[in-house]
Order: sequence, then structure tokens, then C-alpha cells
Amino acid sequence: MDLKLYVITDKKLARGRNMVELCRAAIAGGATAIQLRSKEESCREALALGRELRALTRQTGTLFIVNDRVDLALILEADGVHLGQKDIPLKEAQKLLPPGRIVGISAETVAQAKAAEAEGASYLGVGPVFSTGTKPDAGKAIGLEKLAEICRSVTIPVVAIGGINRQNAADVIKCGAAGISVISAVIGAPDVKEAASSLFRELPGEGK
Ligand code: 3NM
Repeated sequence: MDLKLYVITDKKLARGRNMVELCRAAIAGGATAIQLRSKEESCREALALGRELRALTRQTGTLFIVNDRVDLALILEADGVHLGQKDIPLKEAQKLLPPGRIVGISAETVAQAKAAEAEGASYLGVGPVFSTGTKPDAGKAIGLEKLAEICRSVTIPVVAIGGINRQNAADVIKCGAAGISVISAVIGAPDVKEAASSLFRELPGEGK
């Protein structure tokens, strides 16, 4: 489960560009995981995009995760699903998913992190570390110290999210995160491959 550079789709930030090509470029630049997050798309649109992303991620050996939608994750044979605190509970998702599928859980407090780990989450998405305009309903930024505290409180991998870019990526990893999860810094960039590779190079052990 390589969560080092975890890139999430976003139709708005793609600004009319083809999402599959953007994800292909992100993978060429070093993305290790792609998450289908389909807030703008109809179910059918998300399914069609998901089929193409599944084919791409299979070809490239990249992890493929579906946000929120356990049904889509099952149909698409995704490697896993990512669930927020208000989505289908982990225990219910586990009843539906075949054994061995990844389940990631969003957490913004130590209590949420520990609870998710105890219930069997595969990894945590922790944030927003910094303020972000990409998810208007994300809570207040938790900051690096809280991120580090959450990382120390669990043994499962933590992927940090929210406002992460080239300037702060290395600091985030120093807090103990296994990876960074980004939307605007990669999908919103004019040159997605270059954006992913320059972000990847910021990660310890990858050129710095
Ligand atoms: N979830 P960007 S923050 C999808 O805190 C998402 O759970 C968050 O986008 C959380 O990299 C976020 O552009 C948006 O800031 C991340």
C-alpha cells in the first residue's frame, strides 16, 4: 500500500481537461495512489470515469481508491474505499467489501484516529492540515503539531491532506505521515506531470 503521493480527482479543478489524462500525467510524475472523488459528476459519469481510472491504475500498478461510494468501489473492483466521519460506517463497509480491501478513514482528532484504527481502518486521511479552498466544508486547519500528535497516536499509516504543496510537503512528512494527499497542487496545476514530480521530489528519500 504505497500512499506516498495520493492524488484525488476533482472535476472543477480539472477546468475542462480530461481527468484520465490528468491522472495519467500525475502517475507519470510519481503519484502512487489515485482516488476517484466525484462530487460534481452524476453516478453514471463517475462510473464511466472510474472504469477508465481502474484500467489506467491497473496498467501502471497504482493504487485505486474510491471516495465515499462503497457501491462504486465494488463495481469498479477498486483496491479500496475512503470514508469520512459522516459516510457509511467502517463496520458496515467491511460487511460489503471482500476481505483484503483497503478502507481509509478521515480523522481530524486523536479520538477519531484511535477509534478508526481500533475498528480496523487500513489508513487514515488526516486534515485539513492547512486551510484549503478545495473542500469548503472541511473544518478549521489542524496544523502540523496536531498532525504529529495524531501520527504518534496510531500505528496505521497516516496520509495528510488539506492545502499541501511543494513548500510544505516535507514538513508534513516530518510529522510522521506516510504520505501526502493533494488535489489542487496536482490536478489544479497547469502541468500536472511536472507538478506531481516536483512534489514527489520534496518527499524525503526521493531526491532531497
Ligand atoms: N478532504 P487541496 S481537505 C478532500 O480535511 C479533502 O478531510 C480534506 O484539497 C479533509 O489539496 C480536502 O486542494 C481538500 O487542499 C484537499
